[in-house]
Amino acid sequence: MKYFQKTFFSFSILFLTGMVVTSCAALPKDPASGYTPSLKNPAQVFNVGKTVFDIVIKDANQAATPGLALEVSPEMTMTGGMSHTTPVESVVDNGDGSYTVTAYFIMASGGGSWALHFHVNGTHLADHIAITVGGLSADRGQLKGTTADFIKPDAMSASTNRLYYVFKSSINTAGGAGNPSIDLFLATREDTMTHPAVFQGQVLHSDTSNLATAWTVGTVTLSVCTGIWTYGTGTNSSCTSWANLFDQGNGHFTGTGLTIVDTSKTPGISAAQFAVHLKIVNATAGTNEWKTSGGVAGLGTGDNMPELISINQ
Ligand SMILES: [Cu+2]
Repeated sequence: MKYFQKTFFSFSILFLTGMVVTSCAALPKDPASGYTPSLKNPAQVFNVGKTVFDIVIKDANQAATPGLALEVSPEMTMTGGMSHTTPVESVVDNGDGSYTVTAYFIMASGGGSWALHFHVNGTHLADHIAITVGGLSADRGQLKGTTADFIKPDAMSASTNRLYYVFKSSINTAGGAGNPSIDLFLATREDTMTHPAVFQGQVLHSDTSNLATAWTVGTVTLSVCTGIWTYGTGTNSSCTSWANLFDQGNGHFTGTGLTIVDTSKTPGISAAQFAVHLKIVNATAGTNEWKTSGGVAGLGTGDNMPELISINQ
């Protein structure tokens, strides 16, 4: 939470003062800071979805240094030149000069290139670490707001549908009481550089008229298909019953003892999937809408495409 807020503030201040921040490379660098970041595990694998990795920060004397205020920003430069970040949940100081980062990648390398950027005690380090992100888009869910839920992605772009990303934090499809059988992480795009967690009470910003307006998230209904799944074509896929997950207040939504249905086209043959749907109350506007795959309103029941999305298990 702390890092979401810091990231949001730093970029929104630049945004509001009229600077066009399309890439971290445009920010001032400080070659004199003396800090050098590196991956603790040189063979670290990054994939679409949740990726946990350790960063080591060494000072000018090559000593691994704990106690720093470290911000880590994975940034993708798209082939077309547009840049964006991805949700980062936390950076934990391990006390030995290493820091554990929990990030959720929205996109694989291929349409562009990813690099990790670092701020130490507020200073943007000159060193970036190029990384390759593997996996598939179907390894996370993506749903969109309708015209009532627009954002302005960057200073140059027109307003467009807000994106919501649903990531697996952990999943145990066998169900059973006790431990959470599913833990999802929900985040959204405020602009291309800002991806906060979504939960009841979170404040987001709309842009329906080029005028950013704060709104407060009310009840978030994020559910997993536990009923009969019918795989159809086009908008005919459907689920008969759902388990609403518990909003933990930090982007995590959990459920226990659920029997999570395999929503793949051919269960047992194609990669197993699970379906989610998402309805969010805008407590400021007093509206309540199902988010959809295309940003166009569906039937309003949440039971059919496009008001649901399947995610690889
Ligand atoms: Cu991208």
